[in-house]
Amino acid sequence: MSELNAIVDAAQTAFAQAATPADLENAKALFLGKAGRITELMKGMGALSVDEKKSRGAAINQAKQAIEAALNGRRQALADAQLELQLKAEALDVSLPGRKRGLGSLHPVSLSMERIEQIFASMGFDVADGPEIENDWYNFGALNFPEDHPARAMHDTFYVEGGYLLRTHTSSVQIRTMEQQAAPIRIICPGRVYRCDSDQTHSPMFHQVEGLVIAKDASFAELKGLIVQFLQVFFEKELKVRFRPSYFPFTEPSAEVDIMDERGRWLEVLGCGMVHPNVLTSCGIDPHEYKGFAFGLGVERFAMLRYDVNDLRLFFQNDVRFLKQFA
Ligand code: 2NM
Repeated sequence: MSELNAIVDAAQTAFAQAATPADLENAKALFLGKAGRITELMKGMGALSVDEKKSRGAAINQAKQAIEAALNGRRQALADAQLELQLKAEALDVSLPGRKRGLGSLHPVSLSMERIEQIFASMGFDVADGPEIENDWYNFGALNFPEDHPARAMHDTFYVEGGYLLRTHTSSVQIRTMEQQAAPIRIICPGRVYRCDSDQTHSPMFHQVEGLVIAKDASFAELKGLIVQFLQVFFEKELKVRFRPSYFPFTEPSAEVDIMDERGRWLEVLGCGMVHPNVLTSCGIDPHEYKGFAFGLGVERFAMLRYDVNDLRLFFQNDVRFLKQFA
């Protein structure tokens, strides 16, 4: 009996020490396998009497069952541990934050355009828009451009099929508005314009905002005050502003407007003037009854000054590293 107890003890110890299912199967073979301790004891019963066989057999069977119970217990414990490991390894933390999808941001030219629109809106201007593909009349003829004006030449204007062209300024929208709406008029026209010109400081497509006021008492004094006010609000400081006589076919008198930068240099930022009587007449407005003033600016130039961008081409390359800075 004590021999059987010792075998059961040994089996329990061996099973407890088995760290893996393979170890456990090896340990099992030592006790229950073909050459195992229990199997050997069974074989050794041949010489015993019938009575001895009965009691000895029962005792061996009991030991065998104890070993099998220990084996099954250990198998279950190893399987449980294995499952526990696997669950831990495969665990998903559903409380972790998801992968972020970056928010986009507005282009600096869009930001500047919106800022310009908002300032003029606060000064009582409505926004007007019109086609980017125009005919010669709306882009040039009605604006008092002579038939042979150099701006009409192939190298400045993109001509398209059917005698149409890509508008070279948004003044065409102002002509359409003057035709369609009764005076007084107070509008700005933001939008894309096209010129056949491309280098460090020129892009074949850029953005303009042009403004137009038609009123009985519109004056150059009012134009000056409006422009100075706009520039100081846009740049958020008390700028030095200079109006320099200039020439445009569609305004008389005409001026270009400069602002002084930090280093005391004059920078040209826009053009303006009193709408030429020929332009008013072309649009069915009596120049003796109504006066008009107008101005035009390039949005990219304003964006470069506002955001301290030194290369126009950055606006058109769409490099996210550049664009991200305006988020
Ligand atoms: C400028 C400069 C000066 C202008 C004139 C007109 C219109 F349609 F009323 F004749 N629109 N815009 C104008 C005047 C534009 O841009 C540099």
